[in-house]
Amino acid sequence: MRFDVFTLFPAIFDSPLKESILKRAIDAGLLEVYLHNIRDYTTDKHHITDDYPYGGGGGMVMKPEPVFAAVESVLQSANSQQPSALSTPPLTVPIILLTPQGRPFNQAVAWELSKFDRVAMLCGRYEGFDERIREQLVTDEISIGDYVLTGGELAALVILDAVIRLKPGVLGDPGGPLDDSHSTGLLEYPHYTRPPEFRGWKVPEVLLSGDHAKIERWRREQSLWRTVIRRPDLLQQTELSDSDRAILARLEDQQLDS
Ligand code: JFB
Repeated sequence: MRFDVFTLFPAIFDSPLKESILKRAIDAGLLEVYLHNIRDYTTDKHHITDDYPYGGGGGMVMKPEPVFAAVESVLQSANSQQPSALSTPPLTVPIILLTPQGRPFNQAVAWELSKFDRVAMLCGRYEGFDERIREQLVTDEISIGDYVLTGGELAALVILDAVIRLKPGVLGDPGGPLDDSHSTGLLEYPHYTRPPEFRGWKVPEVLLSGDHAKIERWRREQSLWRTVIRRPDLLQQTELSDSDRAILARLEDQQLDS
């Protein structure tokens, strides 16, 4: 999978891409990241990328010219129209603007993006973008959450990281990402490893029992309980079996007892 990232600060991406799973994915040829410095596409003497907002008020705005020049020079024909009166061609390269006003990023959006072979991400700075960038250049706007960052770069890294780990071969274990909390709709059950007792704190007996059916039941119960207590909002959107409902009914009884 190829990512084209447009940014005024390409060096922000250097160390995250040089460590651990992202590094391994690049070395294995499963991930390509091309960084494009928007400032390289300015044509004025001072290489200016921002300007004052029309209408006044505080803050600066990303100028449209260098952003359009950068994206168009890199994507050239990647999204060009095929001549057809009957249908629009499939979008081969989404051009994603990172912005606090975008649609919320989540695991479903990560799966959606992982189906593309190539994605472009546009990272801004200052207080935002000339509106014509949104209207005429980008195909999608995404926010990683309801807080304000200083620019789009960390958001782009979050998305890149979440998407690439869904691609076959990037994680060692092929079933891996399907079991993740936000793919099952439930939080994960507690994990333990050796030693069986650490500073007097014991691993739950059931996990040492070797009874795999019983372990499965315990894990499902823990996942359900943990989700009810920490993230009841997630449960509303999750398919529950009859046995799941029975487990939850028991939890409600226990809460009434205490
Ligand atoms: C992304 C950005 C700014 C507007 C912008 C470019 N979840 C998120 N929070 N903040 C951003 C984001 C995402 N995705 C984000 C791009 C830019 C923030 N800023 C700073 C400050 C105030 N208002 C510039």
